[in-house]
Amino acid sequence: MDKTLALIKPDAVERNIIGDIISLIEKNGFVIIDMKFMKMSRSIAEKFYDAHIGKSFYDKLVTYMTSGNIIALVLKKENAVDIFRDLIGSTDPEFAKEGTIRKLYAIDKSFNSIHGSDSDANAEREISIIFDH
Ligand code: IDP
Ligand code: MG
Repeated sequence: MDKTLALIKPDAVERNIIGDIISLIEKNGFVIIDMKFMKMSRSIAEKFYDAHIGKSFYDKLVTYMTSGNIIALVLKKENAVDIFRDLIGSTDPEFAKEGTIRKLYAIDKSFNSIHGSDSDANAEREISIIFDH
């Protein structure tokens, strides 16, 4: 598959860095094929993050992701999932490589500004949860 799902998370929307992040995404050759400004409901967030149910950070994660507006983007590029994961960097910005979105913008491991699907199957699943396709 040549698509992935990106979410610009509430901490980034609140800090007025949407444009900076989208600019980096475009400069790295991703084409935005769908985009939505939204607030996640609790039920959508719980469905989206069901792989993390039971983990220590799960409740904090759902509370954070439903705390404010987000931007969802469907991105198209050859090998989109892997290349986008490289662009966003490690979950914890302390360990993210220079030039990655999380190194540049994330506050910490919890409030890390951006989501990217981690497999083609999850990209398909996440796109269908957020968008109707
Ligand atoms: P990923 O976003 O890099 O794929 P996941 O392990 O799938 O990382 O975790 C989903 C999200 O949950 C992270 O992006 C981050 O917001 C939050 N998270 C992950 N691990 C921790 C943690 O150890 N403490 C607090 N929040 C975490
Ligand atoms: Mg993940």
